[in-house]
Amino acid sequence: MKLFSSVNDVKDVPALVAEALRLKNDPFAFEHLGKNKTLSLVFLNPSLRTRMSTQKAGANLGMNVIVLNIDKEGWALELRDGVVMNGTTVEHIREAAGVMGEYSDIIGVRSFPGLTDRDEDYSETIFNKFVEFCKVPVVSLESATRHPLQSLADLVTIEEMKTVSRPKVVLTWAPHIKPLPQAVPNSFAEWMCRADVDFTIAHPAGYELCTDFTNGATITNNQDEAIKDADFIYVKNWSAYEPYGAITVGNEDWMLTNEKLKIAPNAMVMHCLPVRRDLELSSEVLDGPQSLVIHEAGNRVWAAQAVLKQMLEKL
Ligand code: AN0
Ligand code: CP
Repeated sequence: MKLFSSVNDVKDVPALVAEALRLKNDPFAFEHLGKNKTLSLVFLNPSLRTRMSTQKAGANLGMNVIVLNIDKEGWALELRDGVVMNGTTVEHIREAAGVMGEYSDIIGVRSFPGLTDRDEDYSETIFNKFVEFCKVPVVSLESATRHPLQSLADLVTIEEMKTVSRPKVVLTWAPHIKPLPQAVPNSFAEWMCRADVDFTIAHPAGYELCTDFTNGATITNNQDEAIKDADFIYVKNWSAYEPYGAITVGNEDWMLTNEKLKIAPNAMVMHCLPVRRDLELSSEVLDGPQSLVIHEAGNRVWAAQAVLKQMLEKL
């Protein structure tokens, strides 16, 4: 694997999930694979899980790992082409990514969307520039439109915890006070549409996701109907795709509570985190027996390690 930016970069999804679960059982089995290899993790935005789990995954494979919080610690980056750099930016992404490639065997990049220009975000301008100019294999640490390491960890968690062969998985929109990217729900949807699950998306009218990611899903505006008898309920807020980045008030009753979970008594509740308690998801659910959120975050290590292993094997 030379690029991990979406489910479409993966030839055999079940094999990658199985690889992650094998690594979970035996984390250091391939600690020689990454000897003398450098993994650079470049963050243009904040992170807790992605940063720590991917750093640990690289270390488990014997890699040297460099973390650069370029938004805070690097030179101010110019991302546009064809501009005279007489403003506040100090270094162009062409040189910055090119130089990082000189120091790295694999690079991970986190580049959130601006949520103002949909065409620019959905063409993945920043992420693709890194891929073009660094010239080494690249892993997405969440780009403008996708978060594939999260989705792989989510699928690993579902495979690990399911009690029926084809579980019912429901992605449900949740309230928030800020406009958040569509990357996590887009990505979760495209991975679930490739997996052997019965997949439903529930959201209030106006929060339709881009159909490129939801082909094969059942989509409804009725949350109760969607979550009835679910095996997994995946909670996430996102802003509108159309009008792009918009949020509306008045959907506070979409927050998942124990009362709502009565219609899905066997459901396990997932969230990628970070989560705003009692706004997005009730604390009674987060602290209750049906919550999988910490376990799910733990699986981020094995997802990242499976991807890095496949990349190292192709270097
Ligand atoms: C980000 C998002 O929704 O894409 C990162 C989630 C992993 N969340 C926030 O900005 C709160
Ligand atoms: N779920 C996730 O990617 O978390 P971070 O933003 O903390 O990395």
